[in-house]
Amino acid sequence: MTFPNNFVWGAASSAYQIEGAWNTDGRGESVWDTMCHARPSVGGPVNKFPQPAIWNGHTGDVACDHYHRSSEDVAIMKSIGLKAYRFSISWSRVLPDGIGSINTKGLDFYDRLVNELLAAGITPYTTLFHWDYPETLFRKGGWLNRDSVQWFAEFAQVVADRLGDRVKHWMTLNEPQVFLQFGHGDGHNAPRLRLGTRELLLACHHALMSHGRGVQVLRARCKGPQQVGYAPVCVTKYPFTDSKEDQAAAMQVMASLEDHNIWCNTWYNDAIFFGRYPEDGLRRFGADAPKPAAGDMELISQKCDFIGVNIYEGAPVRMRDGKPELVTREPTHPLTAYRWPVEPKSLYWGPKFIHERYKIPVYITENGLSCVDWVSMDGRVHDPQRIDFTRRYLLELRRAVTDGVDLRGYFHWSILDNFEWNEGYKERFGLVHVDFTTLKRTVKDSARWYGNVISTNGKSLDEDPFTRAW
Ligand code: GCO
Repeated sequence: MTFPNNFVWGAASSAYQIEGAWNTDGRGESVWDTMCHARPSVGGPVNKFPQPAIWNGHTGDVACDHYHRSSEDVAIMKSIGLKAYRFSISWSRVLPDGIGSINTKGLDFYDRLVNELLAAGITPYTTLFHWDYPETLFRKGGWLNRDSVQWFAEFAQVVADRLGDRVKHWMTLNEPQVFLQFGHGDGHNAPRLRLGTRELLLACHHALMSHGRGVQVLRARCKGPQQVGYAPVCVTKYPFTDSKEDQAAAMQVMASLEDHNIWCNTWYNDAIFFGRYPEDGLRRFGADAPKPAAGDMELISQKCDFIGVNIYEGAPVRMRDGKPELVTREPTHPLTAYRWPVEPKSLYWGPKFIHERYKIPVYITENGLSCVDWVSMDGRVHDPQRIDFTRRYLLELRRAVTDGVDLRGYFHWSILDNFEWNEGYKERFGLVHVDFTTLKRTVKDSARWYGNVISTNGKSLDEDPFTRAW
């Protein structure tokens, strides 16, 4: 058995990470602009956070300059053979203050992009929110303000009214675990808040309600049938051995809150797909848990058509005396350039867990790795590690399909090397190399290899990729 005939093969990106043009054509600022532009105060009092917050003081000001080079980028996607492209909308590009006056030029950009994709035979998969919250709305309280639900609905409506006749696949939020826990809990990501548990959970509650309102608005305003979902992280564990006990241990950990925070699966997915927060979380957070008003949970649990999960790694778990236990990896365990463990089994166990618990079609909306890539003397970018990594992960994904997991598509992260948040341009995740001085694009070997996977619908995964030049 192999991938279903209509399996969607794509690549992904997000607005702030690739577009640049941060103050062009009327774009407003987002919390990531603010964070990137923060500079150390020379001689001033010691900051709560050492600055600059981003590696080497990098910013997304120019990034890949995709805003001005989208035609070239779509042509590259077509040459690779992508069937689909996942991108996000910069909220403050289309609504500079987050609500109110619309920036037509910003909307025009996405309109053109969608047309170019469709003309190239590439299906657009659009994410409304990939972390770049409008600064103006943040100053009004951001996700802590219950009005944020209405703000998000307005954003969704503006985008749906312009693109909803052509875009048929939508995601409301990308990785709430990251922008909430890391952005509002740990202070690592923009807007760098360190809220207490009660406030963090309140911000999360409003984000989940915004997701629900987003689903309603997209359904009401888009033309024709549309598929709506969202794209959380799948916090993935896999069984250390094939024993039934270890399998149960992995599943159990994926279904629980491991720590006193919201880096987990169920706080979001149970709310969205079951209409209730998970019991273990409610017990753990006690009086800090949100007190949903009448109708809140119904709003959060609007019916979705699919779930997208972002999976890069997983951790081995075993059962010890009836209790799940994390297993320490060997010191020589393979790592990516980012020092993330290479864990192909995560692409089997993650989707399997999600599908068994929520019984909904699954897309892998992100998976990939950063490598230390450069342009060789022959003008090409040889990235065998990306090929090997992706092949291993896709073989596990195929095994999940064979075992009956309802998988609909796979999006490689990322189409281009881009602004990797706090790591700046240090981590290269692209199928296409970007020289951040000249902005020249060079298609990597892995992109051509992936194009072959796509054109054979995964059959070529059985071939040794290293017997030929890409
Ligand atoms: C994500 C992030 C991406 C990252 C990627 C690699 O959704 O995880 O959305 O923006 O760049 O995950 O870290």
